[in-house]
Parts: sequence; structure tokens; C-alpha cells
Amino acid sequence: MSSCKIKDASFIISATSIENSPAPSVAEVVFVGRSNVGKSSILNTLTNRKSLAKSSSTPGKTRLINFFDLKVEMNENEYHLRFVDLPGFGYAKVSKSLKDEWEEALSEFLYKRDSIRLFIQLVDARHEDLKNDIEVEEFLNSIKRADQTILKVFTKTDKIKQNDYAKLKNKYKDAMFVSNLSKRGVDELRDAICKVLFL
Ligand SMILES: Nc1nc2c(ncn2[C@@H]2O[C@H](COP(=O)(O)OP(=O)(O)OP(=O)(O)O)[C@@H](O)[C@H]2O)c(=O)[nH]1
Ligand SMILES: [Mg+2]
Repeated sequence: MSSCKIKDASFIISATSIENSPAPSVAEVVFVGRSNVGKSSILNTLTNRKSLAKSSSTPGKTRLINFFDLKVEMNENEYHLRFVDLPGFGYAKVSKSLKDEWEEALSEFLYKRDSIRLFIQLVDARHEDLKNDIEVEEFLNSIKRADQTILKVFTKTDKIKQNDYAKLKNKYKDAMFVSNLSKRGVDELRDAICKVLFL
């Protein structure tokens, strides 16, 4: 049982594309998924910071690639890593050309960024089979390198009935399940991230 503690977390910089991103010198964890699924929220919950990443009930809140530096402690060792908060895929309320431009930049970042070690693919627990999520999953599987891991994480589990939660857990044995409201599953997810990166 690993126990991973976040010692320090701070925002470094925002980028619009891979070209103006910081040097890929630190292991990165990226949060990927539909707009409004809870990417920015889980980043805050994992780091115990209320508003490190900006979250909002209005979809399309995160419009840039945002980098956060973290210092963590595990088994009495200290490690550095980065969390990367991304815009959502499939945000429809902007013009098609702008949407295509964002998704192009986002896809390119995910595909080319050398320092990504872990893709956290977030899915709303109420909507397990949306076309958009399936496309994102297929895309990640198609670009994943040997040194990278994909972890599927269901969010907003506080919004489903106990019975549906049990069914979902049973169906997706390799996935993780969190709630930013109740904090369910958050310590487990933090430990899983540290395990992938540092064990
Ligand atoms: N009930 C509940 N609400 C949540 C949970 N996680 C996030 N939310 C809410 O969902 C909304 C969207 O959360 P964000 O974290 O901004 O979502 P995002 O994926 O970063 O969205 P974009 O930046 O637009 O791509 C906010 O109103 C959050 O408070 C959760 O686990 N449970
Ligand atoms: Mg966001």
C-alpha cells in the first residue's frame, strides 16, 4: 500500500499549444475528457486546493493547457511531477472552426508531448457510453506509447444511485471511481497516480 502525499502544488503557466508549452523535463499527468466532466475539479481535489485550477458549471471553462508543478512524498522519498489541466473535447458552443482548431491543438499536444506518463481519462458516471468519450478512449489507445499508461476514472459518482454505482464498479474492474463532492475515491486515485509514476 503506497501512501502518497502532495507537499506543494502551484500553477506555472498556460499554453495554447505544444509549441509554447514549458520544456518537457518533468513527468506529466494529463486530465482528458469532455467539457464539464470535472477535470479541473479533480485536480483541485487531488491537491487539496480549492481553486488551483479554475472550475465552473459553465462548460468550456478551461480554454488553455494549464501546467501545475507538484512536489509529492512517497515512502519517505520526494518526487516532482506536473499536472496538466486541459480544455474539454467536444465543447460545442463555439463556432465549428474554433472547435476544430482547439481539438487539433489538443490532439497534437497529447500525441507529441514527450513528458506525458499518465493519461487520466475522465468519464461522467451517469453517462458511461457517450460517443464522444468512446472516441477519446480510442484516440488515447491509438497514440499511447510503451512508457505511458491510461487510467479511466468515473467522476460525479455522488450523482448515481448506490445500486448503479455497484454495477458500474463491477463492469469496469480496471477503472477508478471518484466524487469531488464527497471526496470518495480521491486518496485511492492519488496513490494510483504515484504508483504509476514512481514505483
Ligand atoms: N456533484 C458533483 N459535481 C461535480 C463533480 N466534479 C465536478 N463537478 C461540477 O461539475 C462542473 C464542471 O466541473 P469542472 O471541473 O469545471 O469541469 P471541466 O471538465 O474542467 O470542464 P471544462 O474546463 O469546461 O472542460 C462544476 O460545476 C463542478 O462543481 C463531482 O464529483 N460531483
Ligand atoms: Mg476545466
